[in-house]
Amino acid sequence: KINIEINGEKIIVPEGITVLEASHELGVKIPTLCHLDLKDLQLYNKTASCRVCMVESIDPRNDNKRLVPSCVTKVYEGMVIKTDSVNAITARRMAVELLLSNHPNECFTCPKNLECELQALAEELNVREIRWEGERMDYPKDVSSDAIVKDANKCIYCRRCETGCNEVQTCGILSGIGRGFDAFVGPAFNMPMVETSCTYCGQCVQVCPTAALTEMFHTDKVWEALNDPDKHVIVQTAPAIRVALGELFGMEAGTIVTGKMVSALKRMGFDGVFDTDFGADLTIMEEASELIYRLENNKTLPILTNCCPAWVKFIEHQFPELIHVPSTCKSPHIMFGTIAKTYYAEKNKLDPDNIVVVSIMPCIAKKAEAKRPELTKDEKNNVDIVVTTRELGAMIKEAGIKFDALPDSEFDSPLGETTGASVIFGTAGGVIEAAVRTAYEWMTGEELEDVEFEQLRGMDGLRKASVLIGDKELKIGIASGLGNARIILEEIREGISEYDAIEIMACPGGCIGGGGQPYHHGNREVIKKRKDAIYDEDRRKKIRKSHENPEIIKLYEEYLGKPFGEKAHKLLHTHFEE
Ligand code: HC1
Ligand code: SF4
Repeated sequence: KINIEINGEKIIVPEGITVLEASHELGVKIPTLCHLDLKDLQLYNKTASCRVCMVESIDPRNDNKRLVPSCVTKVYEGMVIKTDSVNAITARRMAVELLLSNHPNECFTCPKNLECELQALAEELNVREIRWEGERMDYPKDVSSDAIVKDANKCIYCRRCETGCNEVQTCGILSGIGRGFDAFVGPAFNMPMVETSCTYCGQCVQVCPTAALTEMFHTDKVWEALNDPDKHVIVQTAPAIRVALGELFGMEAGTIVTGKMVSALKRMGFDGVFDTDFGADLTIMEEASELIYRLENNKTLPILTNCCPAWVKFIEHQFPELIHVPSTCKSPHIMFGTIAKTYYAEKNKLDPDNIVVVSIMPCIAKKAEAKRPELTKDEKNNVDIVVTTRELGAMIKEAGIKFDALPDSEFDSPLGETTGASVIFGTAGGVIEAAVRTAYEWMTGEELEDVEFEQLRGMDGLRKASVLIGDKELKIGIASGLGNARIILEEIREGISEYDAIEIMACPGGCIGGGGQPYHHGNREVIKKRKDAIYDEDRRKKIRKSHENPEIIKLYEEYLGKPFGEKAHKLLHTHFEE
C-alpha cells in the first residue's frame, strides 16, 4: 500500500494501480473516452489516445507540475494529483475541442444523437466553442454490407472497436489506417466491409463511442410494409429483447417488458405479433433429436449449436475444415419465418408472397443471415426484414407511443405459445440447457424434476460442465465471445476436444450482449441484470421444456410429422458454406 494525495485528500491505495483507479476509490470522477476496462468481457482498451483523462501531477520533491493521462499513469509513494486544477480542466476540454474540430457537425441527424459519448463529454466539460475551424476528413460511408455502416469521418481513433474485434473476438478486421490528420480505424487497405471476413457480430458497434460504426437501419422498410394494404405483416421478437428494450425508455436494465413490447407492436399495426421463442422451442425439437441421433449412431461429435449467425460466419471464414461439425438446424428466427410462410400461410389462407416477416433481434448479424443464399434460394425469404432492439425503440418513439404507459398484451396464437426453455436462449448457456431439458427426458424416458442446470450458467466466457443423463455423462462446453470460440475450435481441430455438445455465441454473454442491444456504455452490470432477468422469466413460465409446448406438439401433429423426420428436414435444416 502507498500514500498519495488527490485534490488535497490523503488516501492509501494499493501499489500498481493507475491514477484513474485511485481517483475512483476516492469517488472522484475523471472523464474518459478511449479507456475501457471490462474484466468480464476481457476487453481492455488502454491506448491512452484521446487524452481526455488528463490530470495534473505535482512532484512533491520539487513542486514541478505536469499533465499526465490518468488511465495509464501509475501511482507512486507521495504522489500529489490535482484532477480539478485549471490546467487539468483546460487540457481535458482542449482534447475534446480538438476532436470536435475534425468531427462532422451532424448531431441532430446522427444515429448516435443523445447516445454519443463524445457529445456527452462536450456537454460535461462545458465546451462552448470550437476554436479551430479547418479541413475535415472526407471519406465516403461504407454501406457495402447491409449489416454494418462505417463512417470513418466520425472515427476519433480511440481504437475501442479494434480492441473488441481483435482481442475479444480475434477476428482481426479492424486496425489503424493512415497517419496524422486522416487516420481512422478500418479494415486493411480500407476494403469494403463486405469483402472482409467480418462476422457482423457488432461488438465493434457496441463499443464505438460515436457513430463511426452503426448498424444498417431498416426501419423505413418496416414502415413501408406496414403501410402496404396488400401485405400481411407479422413480427417476431427474440428472447433477449424483452429484458433490454425498457432501457431505451429510461427503465432499469433487466426490467422485463414482454407485455408492453407486444402492445407497442400491436399499436404499430402488425397483423400478427409472435415470439422467436416459438422458433427456439422448435429448434430444440430438432437439435435435441440431432444430438441423440449423433450419440446413438456414432456420428460426428461434438455437436455445435449454430443459432448464432456471427459464429457461423466465423467458422466458415476461420475453420472451414470444421464446417460439418455444427448442427444442421436453421436458427430459431429463420425456422419461425419458414413456418410462417408455410404452415401459418396455409392455415390462414394467405399467399406466402404477401406475408412479410419482420424479426426484432438483438443482433446485427441476423440482418446478413436473413439474406444468406442457402436460406433464401428455393424458399424466397423466410425472414424479410431484420431490425435491432435499438431500431425497435426508435420506431416506438417515432410512432408516438408512450411505452411506459402501455398495458400488457399477449402474443398471438398459434406460434405464440412458448416455454421457459426458449426464453433462456437469450443468455449464454441457455441453448444447451434447453436442449438438455429435452434430451434428458427423451433419452431416459423419465421426467426431469429440477429443470435448472446451475452448472451451465454463469458469466465466464468459457465454461465446461457435465450433465448426467441416465448413465451417460454428457460433456458440455459453452463459449461466448469469438475468442473463446476459437479456443474450443482449435481443440476440435487438434482432435483433443473432450466435449459431446458445445454452445457457441459470438457476443460476450450471449444475445443479451448483442451488437444491436441498447448501448451498455462499458457497464458490465447491465449485461448481468439482463441475464438475471432472463432466468426470472424462465422461472415464471408454466411450461419450461420445449417438447411440452402444446403449439409445437400441434405443429408436428398437423404439419411436420416426426421431429428430425423428412418434412422437418426439408423445412428446418440447412447447410452452411461460403
Ligand atoms: Fe438469439 Fe436466437 S437466442 S440467436 O441468440 O437462437 O439474435 O435473443 O433470437 O434466431 O431464439 C439472437 C436472441 C435469437 C435466434 C432465438
Ligand atoms: Fe470485428 Fe465483429 Fe466488428 Fe466485424 S462486426 S469488424 S468481426 S467486431
